[in-house]
Amino acid sequence: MALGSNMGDREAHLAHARARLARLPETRLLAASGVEETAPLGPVPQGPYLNQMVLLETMLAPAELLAYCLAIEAERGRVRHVQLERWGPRTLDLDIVRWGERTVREADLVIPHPELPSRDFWRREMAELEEFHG
Ligand code: A4P
Ligand code: MG
Repeated sequence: MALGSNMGDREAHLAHARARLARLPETRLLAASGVEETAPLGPVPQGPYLNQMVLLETMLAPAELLAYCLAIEAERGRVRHVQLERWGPRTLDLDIVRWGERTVREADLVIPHPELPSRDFWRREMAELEEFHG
């Protein structure tokens, strides 16, 4: 799972996400990549992000994990605006990037995440995790 933040206390938002993910039911946080600062991608002018990838082991279903993600984002004051603000600044963004070899194609959940091929920092962070957990 990818963690991202570019508003407010970015380190604190990521730390909150890690702590909450580690305590989800039927879930373990196995590893976390380093936190890195990245230039904002996309059409909206906004500040730099802190990004980090974490490796989870879970018995939750993908839709259940997504629901927890939305709840954790809301705890950090994340407010979802209209479509215009897609890719806009956010206190905390949690994206399910990959789920083993599994694919999901629901209206509200696509795994692997469609941006995975175009985000070098995600692939770099994932490689960091795979060094320890093939
Ligand atoms: N959704 C579908 N698939 C997934 C998935 N695999 N993981 C749906 C999580 N959510 C998924 O998300 C909208 C809906 O996407 C969710 O409710 C869920 O049902 P959102 O977070 O409200 O929308 P968004 O983030 O504005 O759009 P999107 O397409 O998720 O954008 P991204 O990919 O999250 O991009 N620049 C840098 N440097 N670093 C970043 O992390 N992130 C973004 C946001 C833009 N620029 C960035 C970064
Ligand atoms: Mg997102």
